[in-house]
Amino acid sequence: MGYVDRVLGELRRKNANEAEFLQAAEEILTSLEPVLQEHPEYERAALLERFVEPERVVIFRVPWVDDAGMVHVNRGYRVQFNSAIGPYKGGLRFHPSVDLSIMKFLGLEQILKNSLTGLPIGGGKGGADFDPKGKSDMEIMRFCQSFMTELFRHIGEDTDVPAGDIGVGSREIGYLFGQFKRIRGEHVGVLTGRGLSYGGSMVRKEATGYGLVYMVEEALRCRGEGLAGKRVVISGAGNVAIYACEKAQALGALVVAMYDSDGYIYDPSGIRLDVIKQIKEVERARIAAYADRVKGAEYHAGCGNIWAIPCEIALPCATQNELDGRAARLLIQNGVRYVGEGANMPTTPEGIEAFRSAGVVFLPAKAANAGGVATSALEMAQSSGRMFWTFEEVDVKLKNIIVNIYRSMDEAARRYGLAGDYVAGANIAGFTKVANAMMAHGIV
Ligand code: NDP
Ligand code: 2IT
Repeated sequence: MGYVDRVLGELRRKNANEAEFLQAAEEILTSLEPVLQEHPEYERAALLERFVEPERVVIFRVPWVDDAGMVHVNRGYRVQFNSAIGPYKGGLRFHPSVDLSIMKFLGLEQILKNSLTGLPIGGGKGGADFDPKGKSDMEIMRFCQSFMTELFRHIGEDTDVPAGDIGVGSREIGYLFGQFKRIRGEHVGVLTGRGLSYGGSMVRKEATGYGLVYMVEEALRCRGEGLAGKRVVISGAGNVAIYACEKAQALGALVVAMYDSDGYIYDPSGIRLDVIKQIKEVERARIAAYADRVKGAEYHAGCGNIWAIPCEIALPCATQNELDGRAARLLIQNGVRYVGEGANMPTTPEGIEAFRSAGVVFLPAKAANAGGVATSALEMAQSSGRMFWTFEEVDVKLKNIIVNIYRSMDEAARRYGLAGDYVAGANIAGFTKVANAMMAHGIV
C-alpha cells in the first residue's frame, strides 16, 4: 500500500465520525502523491502523519445568560493545527452546525491557504455551536465575553491570532477584543478584522470578496477575457458574498442572484447591492425582503435551485458542500465556464469532478478566498509596526498577493503535468513551504 493510502486509512479509522475533515484530508493528500514520490524522506520523517494531526485542540464550556435570565451552555473550540511557518491564524465561526469535524477541516485547509499567501502565518480555526440568529446585541456581547474569558489564555499576537468567519463579523470582533483587552491589559493585534478606530486595517472587510473576484479576473485575463458583461450567480449574502458582488459589479459583471439560508433572490436586471447591504448588514433581516423592495426581482424559498440560473461565472460564498454534483451538472448545462470558491469547501467531490471533466475553470477555496486571511496578515504587520496604510496601499498589496497565488498554483500544476488542475496546484504549492519548514524543525 502506498504512503498516502496508509495515512488516509489510519486517519479514517481514528476519525470515523469526522466526515468534513476526512473529505478535506482525502482531497489534499491524494493530490500530493507526485510530491511525495519526489521526496521519499518525507515518509521516513512521518511528515504526513504529523501534518494531519493538529498540534493542539482546545474544547471549552461557554456559559451565558440570555435577556430573560435563562442560562445556556455552548461548546467552544480552538484548533491550533500547524505553526510551522508562523503563529496559528484563522477565523472563528459561530453557527449551530459547528463541531470538531468542521473545525478540523477548516483548520487543515487554513494551513495551506495561509502558506499560499506567502506571508508568515500558520493554520488554526475556532468557533462555537452558538446560533447568533435572533439574539439581541447584549446577548451577543455576553456570549462573546464568556467565549473570550476562556480563549484568552490560548491566544496572543505571536502565538494565535483569530478573526471572523460565519456568524463572526465586526460586531463580534469588537466584543471579543474588548474582553481580551480587559482581561490581559494589552492593546495588541491579537484579533484581526478589528474596527478602523482600534487597530483594524483598511480593506479587511472587503478583502475576501474582492480577492475572490481578483482571482477570477486573473483567470479570465490569462484566457484573453474580462469580467465586463459576464453573468454571475453568487450564493450567500454575508461578508464574502456582498463584497464579491461589489467588486464584480465594479468590474462590469451582471450579478443576477444571491441567497441566504432560507432562499434565493433572482434579479435579472442586476442585484441592487445597496438594498442587500441595508437588509443584511444594517437590519440583519432575511433576504426575502429584497423582492418586496425591488421591482422585477423574484424570491424563491429554498437554496438549491439557485444553481439552475444560467450564468458564466458561479461564486459559491456561503458554506461547505453547498454545490453538489447535481448543481454542478445544471451549471454546466447552462454554460458556466468559471467557478470561484469564496466559501471554504463549498463544492462536493462529485461537483469538482463534474467541473473538471467539463473543462470548467475551477478556482479552489484555499487559493480563491485567501484574500481575507492575507489582509489579516497585513493587519498584523500594521499592528506590530504601529502604522496605518491607506485603502489604496492595502488594495494593491491584496491584488498582488492574489495574482501571485494564481501563478504559484498554475506553475505547481504544470510542473507535475497537471496543467489547469488548480485543486492539485493549490494543494502542492501550499504544502511545499509547510513541508520544508517542518523538515527544518526536526521531529516536533
Ligand atoms: P457570514 O456569516 O457573513 O455569511 C454567511 C452567509 O452564508 C449568510 O448569507 C448565511 O445565510 C449563508 N449560510 C450560512 N450557512 C448556510 C447554510 N448552511 N445554507 C445556506 N446558506 C448558509 O459569513 P462569511 O461571508 O464570512 O463566510 C462565508 C463563507 O466564506 C464561509 O464558508 C467562510 O468559511 C468563508 N470565508 C470567509 C472569510 C472571511 O473573511 N469572512 C475568509 C475566507 C473564507 P444566513 O444569514 O441565513 O445564515
Ligand atoms: O477562512 C478564512 O480564511 C477566514 N475565515 C479568515 C481568517 C483570517 O484569519 O482572516
